[in-house]
Amino acid sequence: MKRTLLAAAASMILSTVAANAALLGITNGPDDAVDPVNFLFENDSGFDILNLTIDGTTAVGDGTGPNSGVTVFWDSIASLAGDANPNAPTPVDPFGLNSPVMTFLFAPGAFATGFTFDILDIDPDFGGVNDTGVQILDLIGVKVTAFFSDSSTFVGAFVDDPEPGKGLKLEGSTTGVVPLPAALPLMLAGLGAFALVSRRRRKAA
Ligand SMILES: [Ca+2]
Ligand SMILES: [Ca+2]
Ligand SMILES: [Ca+2]
Repeated sequence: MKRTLLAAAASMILSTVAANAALLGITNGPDDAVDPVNFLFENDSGFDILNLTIDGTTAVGDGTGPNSGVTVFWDSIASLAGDANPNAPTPVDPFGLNSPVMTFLFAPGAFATGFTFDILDIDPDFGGVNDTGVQILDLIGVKVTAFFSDSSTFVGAFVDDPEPGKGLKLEGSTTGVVPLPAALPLMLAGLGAFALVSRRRRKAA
């Protein structure tokens, strides 16, 4: 009996940890193309994406250009497209803002499983200086964070896609569900109480 409960509790804990949310992302190529840039994302998880952030402060480039490692500011997006777009993701203010961090908010269901979201012809600028040319490889290291409807979080960064003609691809991982830290001590406390009760019962018998 006790062993069965322990196994059940363990599997509950494991299923809480094993979040299965993921995000695919690429940029256009070739590597030496100068902006504008297209970001193409696909929700490869079983949950809705509610929030997507693209952080230009983490750009490290490929180490060769004079501006490698300089913060990239995002300026003037031509359009948003993909499945998620008709349901109006709400850009926090990327259009012409010239800010290094863009955040897009999606209504539940808008960026669902298998849906795509494209940011087309965005103009990256180095250090907030308007109309500086940024090459695709300069965007290596740009960090992407996505929050899913199951409270899991994807954190990744763009790396070079070595395939000829292809730009960058997003690599990262999804970390567990937020409720875990709160739920775990409760489960352990519950198990402890159960063990105590069984021990007392055994003593009493
Ligand atoms: Ca530019
Ligand atoms: Ca510009
Ligand atoms: Ca490449």
